[in-house]
Amino acid sequence: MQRYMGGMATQRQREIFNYIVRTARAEGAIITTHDIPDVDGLGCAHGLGRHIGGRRVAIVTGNTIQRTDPLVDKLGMDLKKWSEIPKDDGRPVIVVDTNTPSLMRSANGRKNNILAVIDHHCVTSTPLDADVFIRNEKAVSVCEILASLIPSSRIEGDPSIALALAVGIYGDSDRLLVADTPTLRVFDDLARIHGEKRPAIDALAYPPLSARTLVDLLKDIKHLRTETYRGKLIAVGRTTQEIPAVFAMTLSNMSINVAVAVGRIKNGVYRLSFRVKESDAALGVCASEIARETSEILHMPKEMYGGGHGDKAGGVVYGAYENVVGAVMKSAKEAIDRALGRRA
Ligand SMILES: [Mn+2]
Repeated sequence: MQRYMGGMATQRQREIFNYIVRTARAEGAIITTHDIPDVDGLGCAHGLGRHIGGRRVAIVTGNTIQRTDPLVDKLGMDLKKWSEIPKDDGRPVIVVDTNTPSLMRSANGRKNNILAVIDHHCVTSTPLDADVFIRNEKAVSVCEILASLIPSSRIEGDPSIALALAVGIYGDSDRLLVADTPTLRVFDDLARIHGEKRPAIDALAYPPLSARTLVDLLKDIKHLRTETYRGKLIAVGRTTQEIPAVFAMTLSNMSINVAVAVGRIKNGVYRLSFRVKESDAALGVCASEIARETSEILHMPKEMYGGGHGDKAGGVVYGAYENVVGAVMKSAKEAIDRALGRRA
């Protein structure tokens, strides 16, 4: 009997995973994740790549950001860009940490030949078209799903996999704040295997923001639109950060109930990052619903709808900035109505 660290996979999913790994070992694989990847997506890609092994496995991403550089360096990851992959590259693609086509814009036109999606987000209305799906919305991090799919003995034999998965879990659980006891146990096992202490993992998952970034974030705050609705503070605003999640997270840390950062991709095209305070998400104010409804109001095509979790979500929308802000405000209020209405 194989043993596993995590409990976030069923026997059937482990069989599917074995099929994915067998196929990837025979044909090579391109492992990818959502655009502007976070440590969960990158950690999972690294762990999966090491587990498959061989020289025909490439990890391909869109642009990465400074915040993930320490982990990428520490793991010695060799990240490729989609532009380096020939159009007729026949290797099957494995996508981790998203099932949403609009969050994989960098792979535009290369989304065919997807062998598998391994993810912990709710299904988007028009998810990626893959041969097989391994999904578990209960998992706080896709890295915990991978720790439930790769046998323990294998992870124990490769501390680099253990570190990648530990950092991913730590990063996606808000520094373990939203990790329950079984998840904490998985994290502790992984950290013990690599021998890395908590402060070192913290520095890989949450490297301190530079002074330059802090100054920019403080400027962003000046342009914030805020409204109090049924006792909840909603804040929406443009950010200078290339990854709007940095701004959304900053606002969320200030206990704003619904925080939405609007990053400009180009004129009329915006990347949105949604954060709902944990206690409000528990009440039923759902970030992924706000993301989806914002896309609906802005008449986005279905395959572009945003999505994510109850407390965090993302999306890409087209429209004039004022309309985007208006759509976000309306969606946030409706989500609050639904949550509070349900309780009334
Ligand atoms: Mn994740």
